[in-house]
Amino acid sequence: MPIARPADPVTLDGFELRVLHLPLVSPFTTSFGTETVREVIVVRALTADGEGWGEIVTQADPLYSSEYTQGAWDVALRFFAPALLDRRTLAPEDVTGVLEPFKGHRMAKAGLELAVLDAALRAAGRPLGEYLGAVRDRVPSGVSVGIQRDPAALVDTVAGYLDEGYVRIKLKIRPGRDVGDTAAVRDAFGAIPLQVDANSAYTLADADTLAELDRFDLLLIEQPLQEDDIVDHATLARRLRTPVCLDESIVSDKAAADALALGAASIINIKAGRVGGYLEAVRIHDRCLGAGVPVWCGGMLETGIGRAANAALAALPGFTLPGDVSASDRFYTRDIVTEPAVLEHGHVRVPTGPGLGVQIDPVALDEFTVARETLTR
Ligand code: OSB
Ligand code: MG
Repeated sequence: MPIARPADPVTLDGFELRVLHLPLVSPFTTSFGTETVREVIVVRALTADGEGWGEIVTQADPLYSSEYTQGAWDVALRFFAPALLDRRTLAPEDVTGVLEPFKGHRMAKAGLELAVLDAALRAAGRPLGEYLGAVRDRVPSGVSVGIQRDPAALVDTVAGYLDEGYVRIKLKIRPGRDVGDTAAVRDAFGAIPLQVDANSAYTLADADTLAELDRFDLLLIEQPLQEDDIVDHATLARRLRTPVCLDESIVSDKAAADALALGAASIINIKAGRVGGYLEAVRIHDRCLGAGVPVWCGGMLETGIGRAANAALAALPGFTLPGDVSASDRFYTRDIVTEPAVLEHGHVRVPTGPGLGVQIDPVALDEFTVARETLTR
């Protein structure tokens, strides 16, 4: 299902970019590091018919991918925003093409595309979910659980999320904190929907350890090997009973096609930031739906902006596994939107208002802003 009805063009007057520092409710530890504050870039597109909001989901350090805040800030202000402003009038579907000559920096591109898309849809009174092809009004909510002090602390943390109603648990793992942590959660909670995410912390030499996870009947193992280890992932997938899901490796629809052709993955995590935007995300969804490959919506600790967009994306028909589309309060005590996503019977609602369907809280936005730059024509 390509976009059924394209959006009308907008006339761009400028872009405002801000770096925000949002305190996390608790530290978030993965195989690549610990975050206590979410550093993120918020984009405001200024158009003749109003504004639109986007989010660049880079983190402060290039540890998940090669992108990071200051790099995205520079490339967006130096190259991407000027190229878009040069066009002056453009449809959201044109953003990718205008930015195509510039290599990489997909998260930066995605944030700008979302701001233009939101502006166009708000002006037209159309919800993002309808535009993308959503078929559900709410989506099942999974939660990504960081590495804890020890397996007992992990069991306590997971118990809290299950009590809140999350329908699927994802455990972050790393060498030395994999089989034991997973066993502790299985033993404590029985047959809950459970999966693990290694964030590329292993090599093929660890295949025997990873095969020990087979006994836990996991939904999937996410990104065990490096981003460019496509052939090794295919080799590993043949050694495991647990389905291999790729996150970091899937940087585009082409990368998804190649990974599937090689047997490197049987499930795909779709993150709009990682693939350069929500339109590319829909293309991957469409490919996987056609091929019978399950997909789910990943997360990057989004603010209320990206969280609303992820809920809309996760409502497409091919998203058959619960995503990392948690309630806002899983990460933040205070969000930058006036109606942050909440958990209702293990689900998050797909916003129905124009564009993202959420309103920015200007006081919260200013409070978390640590840098700000505006570029006008
Ligand atoms: O690998 O999915 C990941 C957060 C930051 C960077 C990478 C990942 C994650 C998560 C959290 O797992 C997902 C979320 O936003 O809930
Ligand atoms: Mg992941």
